[in-house]
Amino acid sequence: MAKTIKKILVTGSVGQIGSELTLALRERYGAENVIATGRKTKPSDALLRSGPFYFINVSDMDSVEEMVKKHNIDTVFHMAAILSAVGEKNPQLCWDVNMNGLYNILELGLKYNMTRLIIPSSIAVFGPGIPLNNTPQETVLKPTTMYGVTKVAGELLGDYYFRRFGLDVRGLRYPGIISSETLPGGGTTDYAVEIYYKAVEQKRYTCFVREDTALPMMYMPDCIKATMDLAEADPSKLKHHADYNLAAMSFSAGELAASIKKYIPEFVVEYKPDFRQAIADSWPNSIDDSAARNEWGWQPSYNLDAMTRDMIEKLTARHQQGKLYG
Ligand code: AKB
Repeated sequence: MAKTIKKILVTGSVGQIGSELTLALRERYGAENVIATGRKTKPSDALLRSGPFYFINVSDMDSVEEMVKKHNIDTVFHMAAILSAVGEKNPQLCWDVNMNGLYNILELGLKYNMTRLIIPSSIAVFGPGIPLNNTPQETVLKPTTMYGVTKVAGELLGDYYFRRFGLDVRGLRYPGIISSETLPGGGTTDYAVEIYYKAVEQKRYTCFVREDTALPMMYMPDCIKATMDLAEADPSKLKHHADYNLAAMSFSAGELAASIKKYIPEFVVEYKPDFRQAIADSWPNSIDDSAARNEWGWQPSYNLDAMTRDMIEKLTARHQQGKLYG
C-alpha cells in the first residue's frame, strides 16, 4: 500500500511555479498542511494570507531540517532552483542551490522516512546530439549550461535514491512555463511570459531570441496539474522516476507573437537575440512525452490560442486596475 501525502514542505514557494503550486496544494491538502518556504524574496499577500510561510536556505541542511522536524513533513515539493540564464551568469551559485539543495532534501527524505519527494527537472537536460523534434525520453544528455548539468545530475541522484534506498522520488522535465501571476526569475524561456505583459502594457516587445526559435512550452494550469498528478500517481504504474518528459505545445517566438496579434492587432515585436539564444538553440523544438501519458495518464488542456486568450484577459483586467505587476 502506497503511503499517503499528509504534511507538505514547498521550497521555492515565492517563485513562478511555487507560488501557484502552493495555493493549489493548500486547496487539495488543507492550508495548515502545506508549509511554504522561500529564500529572500518577499512573498505575495495572497501567499502569506493562505497559510504558513518561513524563510529558509535550501543549501543549509540545518535550516531545512528544522522545518522538517518542526512540522512533521512527509512530502517535499522541491521547487527552489537557479534557472538557466542566471545560472550562466553565476554558475557557482547555480551549483550550490541546485545540487546542495537537492542533496539536503534527498538526505532528509531518507532520514525522516518521507512518503514522497517531487524534484522538478527541465528541458535544460538536453543539449547537442539530440533529435530536435519530438525529442525522446531516452536520448543523449549533454547540456551546455550549468543549470542543465545540475538537472541531469539531479535526475540521476533522484533515480539513485529510489533504486538504492527505495525513496519515492519523482520528477518532470518542465518545458518553458507561461503564467499570469508570478513573473519567472532568470530563465531562457522568460520571453514567452514577458511578451504578454509588454503586449498588454506597451503594444511593443523586444524579444531576446530569434523569430524562428521554437521551444516546448506549457500554460501554468497544465503545469500545476501535471505536478500534482505525478505526485499522486500509483507507484506501481511508474517505470520512470525523476525524469519524465512533459509537453503541451511547441511554437516559435514568431508564432507566439502572431497568436497575440489576433487579440491585439497593433502589437509589434522586434527581435534582438542575446546570450540566451545559444541556450535556446541547444534545447529541443518539441518533446515526446508518451512515457508520462502512458504511465500516469498525462494529458494537457491548453494550446497556444487558448493560453493567449486567457493570458490577455487576465493581464488586461489587472492593467486596467493599475495592477499589472501585482
Ligand atoms: C529556463 O528557461 O531556464 C526554465 C526551464 C526551461 O527550465 N524556464
